Amino acid sequence: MKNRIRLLTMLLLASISMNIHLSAQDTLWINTGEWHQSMDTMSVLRYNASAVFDTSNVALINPEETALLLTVINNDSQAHTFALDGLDNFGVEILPADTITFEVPPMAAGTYRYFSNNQRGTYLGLSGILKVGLNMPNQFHWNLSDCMPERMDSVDVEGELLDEEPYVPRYFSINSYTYPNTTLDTNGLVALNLGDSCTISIVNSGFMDHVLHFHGFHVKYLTTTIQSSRIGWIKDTVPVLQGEAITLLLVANQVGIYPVHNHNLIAVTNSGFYPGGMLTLINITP
Ligand SMILES: [Cu+2]
Repeated sequence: MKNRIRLLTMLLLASISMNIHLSAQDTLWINTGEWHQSMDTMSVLRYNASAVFDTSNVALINPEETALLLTVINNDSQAHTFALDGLDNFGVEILPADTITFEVPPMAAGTYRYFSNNQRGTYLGLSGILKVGLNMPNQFHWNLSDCMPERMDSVDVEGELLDEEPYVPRYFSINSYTYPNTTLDTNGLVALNLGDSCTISIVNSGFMDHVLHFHGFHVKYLTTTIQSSRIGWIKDTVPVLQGEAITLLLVANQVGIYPVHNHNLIAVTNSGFYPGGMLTLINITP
């Protein structure tokens, strides 16, 4: 009942604010599904753009300084929260089979992380990218994650993390793809014509920091939610802290195919086998 009142309050505030700000709306479905990697099949959760399960969390796009009415539909058997960078957790649980609409206030241009911050959501993969006001014709995104199937099973089957073993992740993914399948992902594989530019929105949804190394290009930090002293830096190596969201600018100033990979070589393996994991390509054509 309290949630209903809160929802009505949020909707009322939203309708008032719509007279002041531009407003957009979008819908997220929390879906359950399976994620297959090498010899492992993992039960996972994803934020998708429809009631049909997709292995990648969908990237939301919203204009700059525009309120967003975001409806979240929970198709999971457990309650979830909804959190977003720069905002406190709204404190509202979305019960199983329930639907709640949140008002996301106008935000500055950049890349942000949205996520469920309870244990089930965190371990089973409810974490996505929100892009705000990136007015570029070419945009790519990399949602980084690492996982240990035993921990996911523990959370899924036992209802909480009971596995006391040290954290030894077995898979390292970009948009839920591991190399070589990262090269099939049109959101992640950077494909440009010579002379074009693009933004790359990166979120670290995993349980450890990740460092990306670019071959062929130096990229410019446009925004970040954590290491703000780096904004404006132009580098070929980009550390992405756990939970951080970064916007990079890449200028395609030379032709060719170049790798981008995690500098920690453990993270470019699948189940211990190299090459795999967080490795994708930049393909610049004449
Ligand atoms: Cu390298």
